[in-house]
Amino acid sequence: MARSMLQAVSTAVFGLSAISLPLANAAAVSSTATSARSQYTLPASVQYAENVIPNINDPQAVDAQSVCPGYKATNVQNSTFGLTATLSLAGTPCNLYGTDIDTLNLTVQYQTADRLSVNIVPTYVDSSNYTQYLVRDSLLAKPALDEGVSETSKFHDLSFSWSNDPTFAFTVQRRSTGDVLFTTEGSKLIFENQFLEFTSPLPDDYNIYGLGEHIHEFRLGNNFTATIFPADIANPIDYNIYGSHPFYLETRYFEVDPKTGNTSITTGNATDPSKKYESYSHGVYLRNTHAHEVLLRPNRITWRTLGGSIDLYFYAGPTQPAVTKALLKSNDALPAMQQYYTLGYQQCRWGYKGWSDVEDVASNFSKFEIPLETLWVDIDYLGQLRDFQTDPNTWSIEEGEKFLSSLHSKGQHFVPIIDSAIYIPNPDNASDAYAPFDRGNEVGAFLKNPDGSLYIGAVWPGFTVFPDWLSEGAQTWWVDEITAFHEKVSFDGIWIDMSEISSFCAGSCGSGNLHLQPVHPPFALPGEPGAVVYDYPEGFNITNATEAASASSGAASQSSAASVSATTPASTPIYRPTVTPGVRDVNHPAYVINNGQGDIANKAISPNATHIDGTQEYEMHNVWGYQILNATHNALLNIFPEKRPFIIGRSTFFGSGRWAGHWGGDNYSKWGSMYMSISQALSFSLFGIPMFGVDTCGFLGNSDEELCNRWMQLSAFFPFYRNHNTLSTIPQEPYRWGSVIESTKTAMKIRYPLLPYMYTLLHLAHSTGSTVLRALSWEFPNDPLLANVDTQLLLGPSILVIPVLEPQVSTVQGVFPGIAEGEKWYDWYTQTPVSATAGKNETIDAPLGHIPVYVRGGSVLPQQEYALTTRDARNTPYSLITALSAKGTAKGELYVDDGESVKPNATLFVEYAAENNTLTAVPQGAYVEPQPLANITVLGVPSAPLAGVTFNGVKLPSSSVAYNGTSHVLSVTGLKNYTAAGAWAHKWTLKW
Ligand code: MIG
Repeated sequence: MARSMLQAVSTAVFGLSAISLPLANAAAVSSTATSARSQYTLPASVQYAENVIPNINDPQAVDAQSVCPGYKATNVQNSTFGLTATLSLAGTPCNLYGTDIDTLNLTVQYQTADRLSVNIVPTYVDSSNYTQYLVRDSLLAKPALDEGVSETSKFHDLSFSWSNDPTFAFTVQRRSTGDVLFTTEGSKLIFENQFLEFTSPLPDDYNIYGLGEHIHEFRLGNNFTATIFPADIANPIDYNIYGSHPFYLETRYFEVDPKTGNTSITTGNATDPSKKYESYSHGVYLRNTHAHEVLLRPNRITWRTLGGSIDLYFYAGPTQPAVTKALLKSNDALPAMQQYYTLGYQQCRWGYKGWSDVEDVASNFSKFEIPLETLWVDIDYLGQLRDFQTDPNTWSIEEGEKFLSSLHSKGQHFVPIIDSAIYIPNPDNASDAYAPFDRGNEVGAFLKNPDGSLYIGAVWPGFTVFPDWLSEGAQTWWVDEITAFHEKVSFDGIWIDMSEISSFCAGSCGSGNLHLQPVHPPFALPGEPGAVVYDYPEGFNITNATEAASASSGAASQSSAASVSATTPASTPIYRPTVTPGVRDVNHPAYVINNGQGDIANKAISPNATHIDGTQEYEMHNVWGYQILNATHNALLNIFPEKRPFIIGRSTFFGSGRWAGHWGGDNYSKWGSMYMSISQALSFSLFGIPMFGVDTCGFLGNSDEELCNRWMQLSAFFPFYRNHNTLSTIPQEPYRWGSVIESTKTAMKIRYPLLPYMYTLLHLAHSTGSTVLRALSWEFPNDPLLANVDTQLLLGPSILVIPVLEPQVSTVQGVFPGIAEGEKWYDWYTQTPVSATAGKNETIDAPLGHIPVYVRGGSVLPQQEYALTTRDARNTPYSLITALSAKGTAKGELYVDDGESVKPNATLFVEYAAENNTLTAVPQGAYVEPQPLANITVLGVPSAPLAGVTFNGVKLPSSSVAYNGTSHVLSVTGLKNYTAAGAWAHKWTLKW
C-alpha cells in the first residue's frame, strides 16, 4: 500500500515534534503588520517529499522497450476521413511503470489538408481500475476534423500507414517528398495507466525547436531531455521551468540537385556554399496535460507521459509560418491582441516599499526623460502578503488613489502582482480574519485533500489554500475578488505569479497546524541573514574591482557561516517507487521524471490535491497556470468590458497566449541569462505567446552598469519590455547609471518610432498566427547554416538585431542572412547598405551603448515619433522608411485601431508597395487616423531623381527633397500639408 503523502509529510515536519517547531530568529521574521508575537518559520525539511532519482539518470531503470509486449491492431476500419482500430496487448503485461491497459481504441483522422491526428485511448476510460484522464475539450481546445476537406487521403501532404509486424506501429510520411516524419516501426507502443511511451527515429543532427518551457539553446540539440512539468524554480539550464508546451517544430534541410531539381536530405549544418538547399518544416503536438518528458537522443525522439492518452497532431507546414499558423488556429490558440500601451516601457522591482517609493521612481523617469509607460508593484504592496489587500501603512488605499490618478492623467499605467495562493486564517485568532478566504471557502473554491478536507500548503503569507478552477465557485469568486479589489486600487493589468502551482511545502503541511499562522516560508528571503546577495555579473570584477573584492569576501563569510538555506538532506535514502498492478499511485508514480525540483511534490502542491470533479493535480498540474489566466482574463473583462485584458502570467500551457503574455521568470543578472532570453522569446513565438520579455538587467543577483546597458538595449526589441529585480539587490532602474540612461534612450529612439510596426506585427500574430520575434531560419528557410542561430533575432520580417551578449567587448560577430540570394541589409543608423559575405560571421563595431540594428531591403516601415509615453507617441505625425531591395522594390503594412477595444468599431489597414521609383499606400477600413504623414525616407535609391519628386502627381518643391549621392538616401519632407486629413485618409503615390 502506498504511503500517504499527507501523513509522511506531517510526520516528518510536525508529527511528534510539533511543539518544538523552531521559533524564527528575530531577524528572519518578515514584517507582518498585525502579528504581535514572533512568527514561526517553517522548518526547511517541510519542502521535500522523497529523495528520488530520475529514471533517465538511474542505472537501475528498466527500458520499457525491452520488457513490454506492445499491441496488435485488429478490427481495422477505414473510414471516410481516416481509420479506426482496436489495439490489444500483444503478450503478458509488463506492468513496468504502471498497469498495462489491455485494449485501446485507435482513431486516425486526416483532419485538414495539412493536419493529421493520431488518437489512442483506453477502451474503458472510466473503469475504476484504469482512471485515465482524457483532456476535456472544455478545458483545452481540440483540433477538429474539417469535414469540408476531401474524403480521401490522396490530397493530403501527410500520409498515415501502420503495421502489425511484429507489433502495432504507425508511420507518418510527407507525401510530396516521401520523407518519413515519424515512425514507431521497430519499437513498441507502451500504454500503462501511469506511463505511456512512443518513440521514433530521426535524421542525423535533426533540428527540433520548442518543447517548453526550458532555458536552453533555441535548437534543442540531440542530447536533451525536455521535461514538461511546471516548476517554481529559478532559471536552471535544461530543467523544466514554469510552463508546459508539448509541441515541437522540426526543420529538415535537403540538398537540391541543380540538374534534376531532386532533393536529398542533409544533416543539420553540413553546407557547401556551391550547393543549393531547401527545407521542409513540420510540427508535432501532444495534447496531454500529464507530467511528461521528451527524450531527444542521437537519431531518436521518445515521448513519455505519466498518464492520459496519445492525442497527437502532425502539422505538415511545410514552412515554419505555415506550421505555426495552422497549429495556433486549430487549437484556438491565436494570441490575444494587446492594448497599444502595453508596448511601452515597464518598470518593476521586488522591494518598492510604499507608494512614495514608486512615486520617486516615476519622477526619476520624468526627470531623466526616459519613457515610462507602466509601473509594477510586487508582493511588497500586499497587506501581510495576502492577495486583495494592501499594507495600510505604506500602501494606503487613499494615497494609492491619489498617486494612481495622477499617473493615469499622465498617460501612464499600473500593474500589481496577484499571487496564486490564498491565505487561510488562524482559527484561534479572531483578529487574523481574512474575508477573501471565507468567501471562497463558502463556495467551494479551493482544492481538497482526498479525504475532503482543505488542501493546505504554504506560500508567502503563510499556510495557504489554492483555487480549484474546475469549480464554478472558484471562477465567480476570483472574478468578484479582483473586481472588488479594483475598486480600491485602480490597476490597468494584472501580473500572475507562483502559478505552477507553487507551494513551499510538500503535502498539505498546514493541516492541523493553522494555529501557528501566519508562518514564515521555510527559507530566508533575499537579504535576510544568510541570504544576503553578493552576486554580480561577469566582468564586474574588471569594471568595479574594489566593490567586487568586498562582495566576494562578503560571500565567502556568508557561506562559511551556518546557512539558513535549505537543501535536501544528502543522507535521505533514494526512494524508488514500485508498481502494484491495478493500483494507481499518484503520489509516487514509478516512472520518475527529471524534475528540477526532484520529487513531483517538491515546491508544488502535491499530486493528490483533489478537484471538485475528482480529478487530481496528478493529471491537472500542467494546466493550473493556464486556468488561472483564463479566470483572470474573465475578471479583467468584468472590470473593463470594452478593453483587451492585459495579463502577464508565469505558468502557461500551450494556448495560454489567447489570454496572457509571459515573462521569462527568475533569470539572473548574468550575461548568460541575457543570451538565453533570445531562445526563450523565439520558443514562445512558436507557442503563440508573442507578448514575451524577460527581467531586463536580470532578476537574481545584483546587476551592473555594463550588463544593464546592453540588456536595456536588447529588450527594447521584445514586445514585453520590463526591467525587474529581486528583493534586496542594488537598484537597477535605467536612470541609475549615466551610460545606461544614454543607451536606453538610444534603443527607445528606435523602439518607440517602430511601435506602429510592432503593433501591426502583434495584430497579424493575433489574426493569422504569424510571429513577432523571429528566428533567422524562419525567414531564410533555405540556409542550413541558420538552423542554430540564437544570438541574433528578427523583429518581424524586417528588423535584424545583432546584440552584444558578453562583457568587455566592443565588437560582435553576426551573420547577414540571405546575402547569397541577393538580400540587402541597411544599417539602421547610417541608412546605408551593409557589405557582407554570404554565410560569414562578420565582425561588427558595437561599443558600449550601441546595438547593431539593420533594416531588410524590400521593407516599408511605418513610424511615428519618439515620445515619453505611447499616448504622446500616437499623437505625432507618421513617417515611412522605405528600404529598397536590390531590385528596387519594397513592401510593408500598417494596422491601426483605437489601441484598446476588444472589438474595435473601426480599423484601418494600409498596404505599401514600392517598385519602379514609385511608392504607393493603399488604405482600407473606416478607422480615422488624424495624424498626417510628415516624411518619407527611401534607402538605396541609385541616383538622384532628376525629374523631381511628385506626391499624388503634384511636384514637390525642392526644399522638400534631398538626395545624398554618397549614402543613396532620398529624403522627402514637408508632406504634412498634403496629408492634413490624415496620413492614410486616401490612397497616395510618391514618385521619384
Ligand atoms: O519566488 O513576488 O518570479 O518575479 O519578484 C519569489 C516575488 C516570488 C517570483 C517571481 C518574481 C517576483 C517574486 N516571485
